Parts: sequence; structure tokens; C-alpha cells
Amino acid sequence: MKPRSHSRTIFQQAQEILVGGVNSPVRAFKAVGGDPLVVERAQGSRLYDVDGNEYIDFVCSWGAMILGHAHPAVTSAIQDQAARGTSYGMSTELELELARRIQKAMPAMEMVRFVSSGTEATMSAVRVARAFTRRNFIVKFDGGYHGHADGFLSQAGSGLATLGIASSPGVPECFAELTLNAPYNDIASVERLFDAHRGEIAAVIVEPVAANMGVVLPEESFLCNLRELTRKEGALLILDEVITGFRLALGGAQSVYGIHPDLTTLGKIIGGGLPAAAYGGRADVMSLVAPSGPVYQAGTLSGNPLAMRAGIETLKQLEAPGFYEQLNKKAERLISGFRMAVAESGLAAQVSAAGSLLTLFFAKVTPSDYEDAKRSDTQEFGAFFLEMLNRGVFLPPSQFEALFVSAAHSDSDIDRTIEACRESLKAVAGRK
Ligand code: KE4
Repeated sequence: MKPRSHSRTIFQQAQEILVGGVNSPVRAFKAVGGDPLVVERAQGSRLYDVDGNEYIDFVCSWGAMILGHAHPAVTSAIQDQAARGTSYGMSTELELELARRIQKAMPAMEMVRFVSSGTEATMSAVRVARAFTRRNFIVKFDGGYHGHADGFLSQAGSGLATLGIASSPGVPECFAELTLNAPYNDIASVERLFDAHRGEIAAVIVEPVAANMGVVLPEESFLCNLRELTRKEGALLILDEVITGFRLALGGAQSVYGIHPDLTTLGKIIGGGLPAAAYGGRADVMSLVAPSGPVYQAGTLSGNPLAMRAGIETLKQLEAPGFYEQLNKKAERLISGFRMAVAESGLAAQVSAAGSLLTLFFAKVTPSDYEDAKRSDTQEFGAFFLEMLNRGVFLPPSQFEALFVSAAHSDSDIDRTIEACRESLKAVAGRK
């Protein structure tokens, strides 16, 4: 590993003009320390920094690069489309084709609207849910992340004060109060919220497999209880599948867990690494969105032709028979290798996983909600992260994120990563 001196210089200069030197907070490595990576290029399972270091990449652009970086079919589609112009601000047949592929994979998406980020997708889904139900409150889960729209930057108030309190300056309390928070996997707390706000809750938004507190799995019947409860209460169920969509299966988590949501949000994978996201679902709900209905939502780059082409080529690869079986087999090898390395190290650590999504928690028990996840030893995670990075393995720089396995990760990548994990855990244990 060469010293990351050029990365450091660029990052220092970036801090003079880019806030925090980055364009998204997690990239600043604040949770793990050390100099953030400055990437020069990527190919397959590899990232290369500006100092010429090579890393096996398990961030995969936060899940978007399920095929790996610079997949030839995706790259040539983008090149071909770019030569035809990069944005028209008008409809194309491409967005129709991608929408049809999405709907075929997720039949609950009867109507679709493309936007440019997951934040736009979830923000818009909540807006149309409020319009459809004529109710103002929404329920989200502690540790759930749905992008940075004001209403989502709300956390559980203290004690019984179930009204949300703003988790970020700049979010007026009156906005935050319209978001009610419940612990993940705790259906009784959601029932209590509905009892306290009968007829006032427009929707429940949930990551069907939580991945923004680290990977936390839904307990048996949690999701179907949520589905039953929302239906009974006349509220909409929004599955935020920005991470799980086309990740856990072609049909997303909703196909794995057999849940038929009213609305679904997607992002990351459907843009093939370019900015594209979507929200959609019941036709009677989505028909309220302009220009069909009065709920306004718009976007200059929505349905961008390059992103549509990249998404189409990506989904074509995902539709190939056996894609997910092969991907999950790779992930299973990594997961069992990590578990063996943890057992050898004697450290209190757990691997929590769903398909090709996983988190190594430095915790005594596998978290089932955010309170559990927050008990993880983030110092130990930070030390482990840096040990892995210095061995050429790039993990998400936060205990509360997920590792992503891509189709480009080879058997030798997996073996090398397991060996690096074994050595890194030993180094961390050796410091105790
Ligand atoms: P974007 O606005 O970042 O495209 O999507 C927001 C979003 C919505 N829903 C879920 C479940 C998400 O995970 C996200 C964004 N995920 C983070 C990673 N945990 C993006 C990485 C970042 O913030 O830089």
C-alpha cells in the first residue's frame, strides 16, 4: 500500500471549496478516521485511488454497482447514448422500456415515476401518500434512512413524546413533528402510534431489510404485520427499496418476503451507476401525481436517457437466469469466512446478512433494532476498517452501513478478503 499522499493533498484542497471536502458526508471518513479515499477509476471489483493503490471494493457506490464497475455492456450503452445527446428534457422510449422492466419484476408498481435520487423518490412517495389519504403524519423507524428530505430528518422524541424531533438544524420542529418514530421490528409500538393518531397517519415507510443502521433483518412476521396494520388503519405502506430493490432478488425484498406494498421507492441499481431513482405503486394513488392529478412533482433530469440506458443494460444482466443464485453464493462464502474469522479472533462480533448485503457488527448480539446497533463498538469497527483498508479491502467507512457483494467479485477476491479479515481481526484483538 503506497502512502495516500496525493489523496491527502486533493482532500485538503477540496476542503477549501467543497463543504467538508466531499459531496456526501459519509465519504469524509469521519466515522473511521484517516484520510478519505480519492478515487481515480474503477473496474470490476476494484477501485484505484489517485496514489495508485488498488482495493477490492465492497461499497460498490453504496450498492448501485451490483455488476461491478465499468461493466462493458453498461459502459458501451452509455457511450452510444452520449453520442446521441445527454439530456433532452422530453420523453424517450428508453424510460418506457425501463419502467416496463421494473414493473415486470415488481408487479406492485402499477404506475412509475422516475426521479434522479432516492431522496426525491421517498419525498415524492410521502407527498402523494399524504394527498391520497388526506392525512399528515408518517411513521418511520429509528435508524431507518430514506434520504435527506426534511420530514425524514426526525428522530424519536424522548420517552412517550412520540412526536418526532428534528435530527438536523434547519428542519423546523413543526415538520419533524409530523414524523412519528418507532423502533424497527417493534409492531406493538406502531400499533400504539396508530392508537394515538387514529385516522391521522398517511403512511408507514420502512426499509424492508434495514441497511442504514448496518444490516438489520425484519423479524418473522414484522413486515406482514405492518402490511395488515396499515391496511386496517387506511394508511399506505411504502417499502423503501432504494437499497434492497434488485439487490435481494429481481423482485426486491417485496418478492422475498411476499409483501404487496402500496408504494415502492427505488434507486441505485436501476440507474446502473448514473443518477436515476423511481417511486411508484398503486395506480389509484399514483394517478394523483401531476400531470394526471394535482400532486406536483417534477425534475429536469428525470428519466435521463443515459441513466435509462445504463439501467436497462443493468437489469438485462440481472434478468439472466441464475444471476442471484451466483451472487448469493459468493456472498455466502464471504459471510461464512467472516464468521469463522470472528470465531478465531475471540472478538465479540456478529455478521448480519441478507443475500449480498452484510454488516460485521462489533457487538455481543446481532442487532434487531437501532438501539442494539448503537451498542456496537464503533472504535473497534474503525480500527478494523483501517486494517482492512491497508490490506487493500475497502469496506463502507461506517459501522452503520452495509457491505455489498457484486457479480464482479471473484472467488480469489472473496478468499483474499476473508484472509484480510482474519488478519485484521487478529490485529484488533491484539490491541485489547
Ligand atoms: P439518495 O438520495 O442518496 O440517492 O438515496 C437516499 C436513500 C433512500 N433510501 C435508502 C434506503 C437509502 O439507503 C438511501 C441512501 N443510501 C445512502 C447509503 N446508506 C447513500 C450514501 C450517501 O449518503 O452518500
